[in-house]
Amino acid sequence: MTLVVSEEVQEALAERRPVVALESTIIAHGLPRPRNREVAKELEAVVRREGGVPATIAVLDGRPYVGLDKGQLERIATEDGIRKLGHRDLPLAAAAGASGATTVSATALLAARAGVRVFATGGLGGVHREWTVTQDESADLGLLARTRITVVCAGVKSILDVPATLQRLETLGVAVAGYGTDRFPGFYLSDSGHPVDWRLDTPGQVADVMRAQDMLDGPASALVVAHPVPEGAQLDPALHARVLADALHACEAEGVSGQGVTPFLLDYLVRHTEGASLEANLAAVRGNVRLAAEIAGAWARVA
Ligand code: PSU
Ligand code: MN
Repeated sequence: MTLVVSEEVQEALAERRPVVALESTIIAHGLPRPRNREVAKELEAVVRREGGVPATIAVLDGRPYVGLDKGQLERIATEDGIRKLGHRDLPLAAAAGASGATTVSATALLAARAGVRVFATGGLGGVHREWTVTQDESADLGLLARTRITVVCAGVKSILDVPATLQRLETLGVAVAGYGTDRFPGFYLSDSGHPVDWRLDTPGQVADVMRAQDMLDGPASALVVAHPVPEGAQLDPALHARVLADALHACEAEGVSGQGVTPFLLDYLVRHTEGASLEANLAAVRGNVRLAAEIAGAWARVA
């Protein structure tokens, strides 16, 4: 399957200007319509404002695109039948001529293939709370263990089993650092309640780690830069705890499974917090995209 890298992204890469990969699952399946469409455009604008080039990634009619034009971004945000594609789905979508939004795993794979090193998202997938029964662990983790990319995220989604996910990242050999904090962020919350072993405070320090990864030439794993949502923009922790417990019950009661679980829980939280979870999610994503653009800038200077 051949990648279609937009001309703008190709030029930026050739001239060593900063490029930031953006995922599309959050647009197609993670945010309510019609807000998702505005957010897709806004996130690209944030990268540009920081002097970078955005590369939103998705599959359209079986072709993987790195960098979408306006019409393509519009399709991801509004078209019915846009699938959710993890990395294992990419060849299947290609052969079927299907269109789909890419998760962290598929986005990271395609970005790395295109030579884009920095990627921003909301929260990573991870180990679900019912793992002992369902064995539901996002393919994000395994792919990040095998892909040299820097992912800026607000930790892992708080709907997950956070300590189990941190343990899996350790076992898989994925580097994790808090950005400006010693605490692992909690997606909608600034602090998940768990510590991180390493802390980075500037984009230049992140770029130094990326360079050291390449020099060491160990397994081609990722660097997770865990960047908390500002405390003033987080979801009220008590509300979060209450609504999340209800959401997990509802998910089980309705028999939601597989790829449907994450979108179901995110949507439940939006509806039962009067949109407050959506605002916290967006504040986290915006902050991550801005930081990713700064890191891509620092990387462009040293790489
Ligand atoms: N972050 C968000 N919203 C999302 C996601 C991340 O703020 O919708 C998506 C990402 O694409 C991530 C996916 O890869 O959820 C994980 O889904 P699953 O648990 O099915 O692997
Ligand atoms: Mn899953």
